[in-house]
Amino acid sequence: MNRARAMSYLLSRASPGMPLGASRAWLIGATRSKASAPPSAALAAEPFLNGSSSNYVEEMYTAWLSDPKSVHQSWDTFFRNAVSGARPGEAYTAPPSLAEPQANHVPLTSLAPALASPQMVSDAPISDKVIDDHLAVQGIIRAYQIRGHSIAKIDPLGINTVEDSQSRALVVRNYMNRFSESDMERSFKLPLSTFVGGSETTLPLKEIIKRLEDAYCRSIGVEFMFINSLEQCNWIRQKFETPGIMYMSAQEKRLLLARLTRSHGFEAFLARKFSSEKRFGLEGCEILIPAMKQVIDRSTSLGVESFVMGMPHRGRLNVLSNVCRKPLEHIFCQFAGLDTGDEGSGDVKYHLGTYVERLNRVTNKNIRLAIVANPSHLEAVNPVVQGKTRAEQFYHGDSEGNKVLSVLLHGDAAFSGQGIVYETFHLSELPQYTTHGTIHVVVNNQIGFTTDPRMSRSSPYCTDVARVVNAPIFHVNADDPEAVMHVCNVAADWRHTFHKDVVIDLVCYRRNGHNEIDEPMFTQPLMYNRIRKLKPCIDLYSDKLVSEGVVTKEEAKEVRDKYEKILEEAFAAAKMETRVFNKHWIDSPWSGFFEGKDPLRASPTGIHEDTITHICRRFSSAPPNASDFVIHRGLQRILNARMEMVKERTIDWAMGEAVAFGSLLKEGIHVRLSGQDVERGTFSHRHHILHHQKVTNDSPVDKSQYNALAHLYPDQAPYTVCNSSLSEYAVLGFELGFSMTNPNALVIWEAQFGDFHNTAQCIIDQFIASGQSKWIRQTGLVLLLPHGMEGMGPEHSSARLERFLQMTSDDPDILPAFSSDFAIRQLSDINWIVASCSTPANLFHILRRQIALPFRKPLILMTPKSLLRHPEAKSPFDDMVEGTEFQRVIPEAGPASKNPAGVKRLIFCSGKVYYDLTAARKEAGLEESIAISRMEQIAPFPYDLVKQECDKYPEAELVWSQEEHKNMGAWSYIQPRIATALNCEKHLIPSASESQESQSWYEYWFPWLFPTSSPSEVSPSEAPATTQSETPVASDTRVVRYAGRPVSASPATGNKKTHLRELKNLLEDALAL
Ligand SMILES: Cc1ncc(C[n+]2csc(CCOP(=O)(O)OP(=O)(O)O)c2C)c(N)n1
Repeated sequence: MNRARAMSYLLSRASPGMPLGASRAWLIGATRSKASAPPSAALAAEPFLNGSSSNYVEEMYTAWLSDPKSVHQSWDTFFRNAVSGARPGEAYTAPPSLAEPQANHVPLTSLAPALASPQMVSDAPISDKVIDDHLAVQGIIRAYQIRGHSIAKIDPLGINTVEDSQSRALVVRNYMNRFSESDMERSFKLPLSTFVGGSETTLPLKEIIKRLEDAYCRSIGVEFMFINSLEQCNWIRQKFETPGIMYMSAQEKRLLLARLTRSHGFEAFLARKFSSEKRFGLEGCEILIPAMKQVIDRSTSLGVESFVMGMPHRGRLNVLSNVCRKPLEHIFCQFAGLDTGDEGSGDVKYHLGTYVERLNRVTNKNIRLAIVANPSHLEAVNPVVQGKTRAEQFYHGDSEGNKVLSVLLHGDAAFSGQGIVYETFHLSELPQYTTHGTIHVVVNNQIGFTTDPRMSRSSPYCTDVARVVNAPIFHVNADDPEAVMHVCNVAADWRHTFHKDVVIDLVCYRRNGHNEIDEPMFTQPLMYNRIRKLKPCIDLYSDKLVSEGVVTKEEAKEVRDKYEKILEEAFAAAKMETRVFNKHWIDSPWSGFFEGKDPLRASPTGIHEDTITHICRRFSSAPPNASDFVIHRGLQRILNARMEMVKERTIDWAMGEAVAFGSLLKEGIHVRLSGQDVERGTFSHRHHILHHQKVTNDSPVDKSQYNALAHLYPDQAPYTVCNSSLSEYAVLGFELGFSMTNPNALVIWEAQFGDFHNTAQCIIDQFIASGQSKWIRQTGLVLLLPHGMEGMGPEHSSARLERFLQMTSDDPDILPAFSSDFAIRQLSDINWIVASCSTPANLFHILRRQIALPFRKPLILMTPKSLLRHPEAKSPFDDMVEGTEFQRVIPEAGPASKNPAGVKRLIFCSGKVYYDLTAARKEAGLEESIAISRMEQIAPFPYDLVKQECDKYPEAELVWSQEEHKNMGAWSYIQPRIATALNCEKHLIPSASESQESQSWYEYWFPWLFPTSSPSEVSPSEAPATTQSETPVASDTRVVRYAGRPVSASPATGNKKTHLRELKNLLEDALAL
């Protein structure tokens, strides 16, 4: 809806003094109502009320509404006339200039002789035509600012380039209609909304248009006029319109040529040496390397010290080499098919990350560069990079992002196609997730594998997604290196000035197929015919500089030859290597963390009772010294109940969690809990943020809050608890990234319900389950997944425990050797921990254990819903004090355990069903004959404790009981493992070469513990594998029986009655003797 229309209508309704909000609300109503649109006669009669000037008019009107004196007298007259009912056309008397005169501006009237008809004299009133012509010129300027990009020559292939004959009309539309050829020589006063004049205040129309076309329609297309901030729009206008703004010195041009030479030379060299190897070369977008370097140089000069980057396959090796200065030998070795010299299953070369610290030669400052390792899954790394960046900022106290910057690279098809891009953009301005602006660079080669853009997206540009966050978008022809450099400078300056995202769209082409062994002519004959005729960018640019006299041909060649020599030397050196090392590619090294630690010893998790009491008391209280803080009555009851528990020396679930957090905070461990509605807790059990209930009228935002856990001790670590955006994929990725930066932090993501984690499946599969194996990168990230069948229907019942268990890396057929360090050895060897606690104390211990371990492992924790308030799901302080620890299995402790020989059945279970089983057992009077043991840690499987329990009840039938359907839950995981525990004939024992088997992460991190074998000397592939003892170690022939729901396609019934019937059946099945 045209705002001018609404304005016009508004004029007939409002008057000064009317509250602004009221008039605005009314305006919105008016814009929506067709019936209330003004008669077209009114519009026609007020010529200045058209699209281009309507913003200005609206501003005038808004100012007039609040204070009629704040606007020029003529506006005052006009609005008064309009409001008092002047007929269309009659309210208008000569309006003022569209720009208020400023120091270097002259009043419009003084231009009258130059502007108006010859008979006009300076003191005569300005004619309508002069005003209308000026408004039209302003419309033209605005049109170029808004639509100039649509005819810019940004495509080196020229496929989408608009014909010159049509282009101007596309931009200016009918604003030019009123001007004849002779008008082109007339001078017009320039409005404040343009900078094309430089120091001049008037220009001939011809010159105005030329300058606008230079600014907006050459190699750069700027999209920014959708940004709501006038200040930001003006800033951008100034950066592109100011005459001569793109000037580059000869020295800068030479540096650019040198960088382009390296970028080109790198790909050409690889193509020659490894012609049949996939490398996802950068040919067609070699400018990416100088572009990234320019962003880094400029940002470094503005104070950035650390760059966290994420990127896809395209050009990755080139970036690693020429941006990060990864040793060329390391890169070449990746092509050589060598054995690995250290731990990990590794990854293909174009997924690897890296971390380097080096001197930025241009600014002479030391900088850190990290490229985050990523899977094939395009764009998945985006939130991980953001989380890592945020964490770096957080731990460096860089609250405005001045020191740490994230740079994300994208492909055009992926940028528009992958939803994670949108989800990540939506984190960009959230207080606990912002990285204060990301610089996005799109390698827009105008193709996605074999698919043309017209088949892969519905938006005009692949970058349109960025508009949602008001990020400016700079489209630039990648074959114009100097334009690219300008855009990079502006992007870096923008981010530095406004701390907001910005997008550089490098419009380029892909000279070869998707990878080097693909034939692009199969599917894009037209495009590739054009590409074949194009000279590489390096040739175009060096020809340009030679013709400008900036370099000679010989100099250009010398630069090429010099780099070629470097490549050849590195190639020769790489040939001498016999192994590749995964450790060379770590993106997040934790220097110092592992030092001096015993890799197989965890710190105790029990704590002093005074600490428990102090934390619980604080957690149960209103803010101290804030008597006016009003707490909701319902919440006060909860706090009172908590205080009662403290008196009884017991805790419930929320308190168990709080004591775990609080005690870690006390020890200097930062705790960060993030996810949807985590502050209160989905099930209203947590209440980590208390809200002052007295709402003041002047602030719709509730700013008085109290976070008890952040105020436990004066010198504690910070506690972050934050409600996230409604995203799982991006937020989980973000928290994973956050957890990668500092091992001394407990980072937790909680799903609203466990089943929602599957919208973040890629982060779980590609990063969390396999990250350490692929990239020898550890994380102690915790996933809290509410799980349990409570008659809530197919969704919200299951966190799909079975999937996590299926992805654990322990072998069900091999029994690890029982030793004193059995439990921690298992933890160290597995890819993640999967657990389901049934008591608050065990929750407390397992959370603390994440930090007590000398290494980091992801923890997948099934968490309860009804147990949050279950009267029996409480723990005494005694279970958390010093000397206590996490119980992997909670054995039967009731009457059955006192007379084990008489026990007829031993039921193993996990999670909430334990409470159902014990209640039913009690009711059936079977407490003497049925023992029930809880498996709290499911993976790694507690073989030793399970076996101990089985041995204790030699006459008992073994049953596994679960509430999940048979094809779900833990059954398929535990069945073979219980069998192995009981009947195993092969016992995995550490072999004589144990140190070589464990020449894993800890040999790398703890070299002082392994003095005799260094990773560079022995390859695991050559080392004798861990042996399996042939000695029978167990011969219990019992098998475990299943008692639970039958198989099902759906995780749970939607019918409450069926749910209860199923529960009854499973309990009967489990308990019937
Ligand atoms: C999530 C995901 N889906 C599909 C693919 C398979 N794939 C790999 S590259 C590619 C094309 C990507 O095109 P674009 O984003 O334009 O980058 P380009 O390869 O052209 O540089 C596709 C579909 C993938 N890697 N990730």
